[in-house]
Amino acid sequence: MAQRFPDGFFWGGATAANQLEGAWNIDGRGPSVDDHLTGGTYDRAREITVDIRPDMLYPNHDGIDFYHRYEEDIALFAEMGFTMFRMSISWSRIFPNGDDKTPNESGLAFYDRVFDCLRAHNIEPMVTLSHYEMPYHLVETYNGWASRELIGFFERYCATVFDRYQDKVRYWLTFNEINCGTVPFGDMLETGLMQGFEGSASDLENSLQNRYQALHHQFVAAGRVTRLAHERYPQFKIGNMDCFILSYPATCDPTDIMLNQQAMRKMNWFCSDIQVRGAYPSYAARFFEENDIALVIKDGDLDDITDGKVDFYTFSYYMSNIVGVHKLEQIPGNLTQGGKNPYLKATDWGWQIDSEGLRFSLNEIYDRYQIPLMVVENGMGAYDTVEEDGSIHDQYRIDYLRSHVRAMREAVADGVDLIGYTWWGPIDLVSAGTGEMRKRYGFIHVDKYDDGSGTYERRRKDSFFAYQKIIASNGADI
Ligand code: BGP
Repeated sequence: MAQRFPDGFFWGGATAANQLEGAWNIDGRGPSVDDHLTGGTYDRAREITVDIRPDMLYPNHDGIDFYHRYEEDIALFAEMGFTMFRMSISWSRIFPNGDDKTPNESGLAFYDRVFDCLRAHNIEPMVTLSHYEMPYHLVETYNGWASRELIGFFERYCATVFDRYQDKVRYWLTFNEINCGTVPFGDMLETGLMQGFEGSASDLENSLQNRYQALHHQFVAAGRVTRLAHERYPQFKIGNMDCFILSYPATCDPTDIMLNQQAMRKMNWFCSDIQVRGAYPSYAARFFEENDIALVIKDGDLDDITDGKVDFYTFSYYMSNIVGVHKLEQIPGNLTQGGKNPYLKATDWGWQIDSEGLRFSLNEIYDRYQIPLMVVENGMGAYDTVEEDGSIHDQYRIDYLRSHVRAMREAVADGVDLIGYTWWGPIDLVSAGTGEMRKRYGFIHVDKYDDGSGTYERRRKDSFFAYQKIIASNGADI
């Protein structure tokens, strides 16, 4: 069996505007939801998102200053051999309030420069239209995605950037990790926040009813812009983006098997069933009924969803979990409500490392959908040490990278149509879940610390060269 990836396989890295750009109020950009956060976490007992690091000074405001250093960073990506760079557009750079009638030219011009620089290095951009942020004004005035009016604002924003960048960008993703709207997480900026109606100016309750209604509006919006893209720009490929957290039944007790099937549907299948197949899945009606969810669905909504089927399926993959009815040992920091798997090790943040699970997930996803797949986030958040001579020996990250690339290679040999891999945070950036800089993912170190100090100098870690070798051999030499 061929131990390599298909020709033209995309190798690269993934980022999000609010976690790296900085320049939060420069050149006409309006504030976004994330500019109002320090480190946030979901308090399960109280069911609210709280600041855990009130001492932190809005880390997104400066990010890693990609806004002014993108040329240097993109040159480093090119040196690693990237053929794809996933990034997001900050909506409030284009429409500072979200409901403005005309776009902000300086914001549009910034992304022109970034895309031109990527193209000059033969790196294909892939753009997430909404990555965990929206203009803050939309939350204050409309309660974010809980309001139907957001659909129109999002359409205007997407139509603007599609038109502007039609010759520069071909790969687009609608909403980052849209399925995080279905589950309250442990250490993540909770979903209400991502949808824009909780932990912010909004006073709307973060109930299941409101969350699923907000999601419905996002599905309709994603469907409409996908249809628009297909009608006007045949060169575009539009994808969904899900946070895939594989779960295993904790025991072979049939009750655990059933429970896990439901957990898998809720966490991993619900949103992509809608965005890939173009309709609410058969199991949705019972779930809605049992949870007192009554969606307001207007004429045309379901057609928008059907017409907006995606061209390819993308997901983030960091860890797996176990679920079951018997008492489970917990791991501190574990992102979901699952338990400790005795066969796996976890990162310092309690994320259980499971490369075999990636091969399994790829096979499951491809069996279900039969469209091209891309792993658009995978990575390891860790504490790094800079040695006296400036080197950074991150063997743990190299091990994580290699094992996951091997797993993908096995999945390709299994017959999965996998077309790309973008490592999360190829350069250190601000953590989405905790707002920290000390949780580092990069192959490139950034001299920036949680107390705000640092020179922003970039340095190659050992993993930089490991990834470079993998890419140079198209995954043959791991
Ligand atoms: C994903 C998000 C990213 C990213 C990553 C790592 O869920 O799409 O934005 O940050 O997780 O998470 P964290 O930054 O919390 O370690």
